[in-house]
Amino acid sequence: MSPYQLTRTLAPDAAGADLRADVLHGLTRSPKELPPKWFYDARGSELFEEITRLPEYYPTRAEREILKERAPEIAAVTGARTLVELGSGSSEKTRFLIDALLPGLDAYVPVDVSESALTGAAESLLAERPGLHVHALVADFTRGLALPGTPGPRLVAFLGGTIGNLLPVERLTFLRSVRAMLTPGDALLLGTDLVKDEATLVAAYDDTAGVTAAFNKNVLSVIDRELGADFDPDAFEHVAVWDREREWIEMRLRARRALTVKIPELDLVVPFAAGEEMRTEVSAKFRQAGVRADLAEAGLDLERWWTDSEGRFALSLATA
Ligand code: AVJ
Repeated sequence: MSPYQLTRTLAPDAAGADLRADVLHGLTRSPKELPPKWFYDARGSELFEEITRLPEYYPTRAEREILKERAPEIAAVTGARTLVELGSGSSEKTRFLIDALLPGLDAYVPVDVSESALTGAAESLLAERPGLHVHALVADFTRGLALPGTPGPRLVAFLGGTIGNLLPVERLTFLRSVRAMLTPGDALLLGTDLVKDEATLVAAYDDTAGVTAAFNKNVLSVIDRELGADFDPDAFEHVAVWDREREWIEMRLRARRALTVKIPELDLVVPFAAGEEMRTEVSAKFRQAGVRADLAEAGLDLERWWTDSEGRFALSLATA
């Protein structure tokens, strides 16, 4: 069997149809909103990589620290022969896990909507690890997944704190769909950013270099390019606020003045009032009790909980 296979479960134009539906829905409701998944075109993915290197953005470094330290224990506890990674992106931090699992690991199954990210990550991984099978899936993991028939036990990893981008109802649906992928002996490894002081959280989403602001406004450029819209990113201001009741960060774009935006592909003209705010991302922060409860609601048991030395971020291991 070839060491690299790629399966597309997304129609080549699915992204286009989804984007149109999300933009139409999000910009015709009040308050306006756009889902965060549209940040990640090539430029947006680059900006996110840049965010992970900012002094204010601690989650990536904190999670890397945990993975580096705990990979051998994760390998010993799970004995996984297949590692599935949802939203794998560049697979950079996953290497610790892959290398710890390697003696018994048969297949790595990275799942992402970006085919270029998948192919790039697979190439560098395979070059260094003969015998490993990489079966990449181009798929939207929020819509249920058909996994390849690689050997168990399986470890499904969802890292980076990306689960925080899902609203509570979506989060439960997502965890239930992960639960449905698991058979006895399989496990979920989940990365969650933790609740901490407001200043640290807000700084992580509103850095002084303005990279997060550029990342946030990039969604407007995506809509301009894909749907022929005439958003002027400079007409909007980046906003990051901590919602202390719901314990999440919200990123918004605030119109600096009254304006209208034309979106020809949707036959739509969208008015913005001066100062109007449009939500572009929710990034929920967690506590152990909440993670345990969310997992339990989806039929999963929290077995292990590891944090970085400063208690900023957690990795949970859960079983069905
Ligand atoms: C990639 C979803 C984990 O929510 O922290 C970074 C995205 N947004 N800065 C996060 C993000 C603003 C990030 N995740």
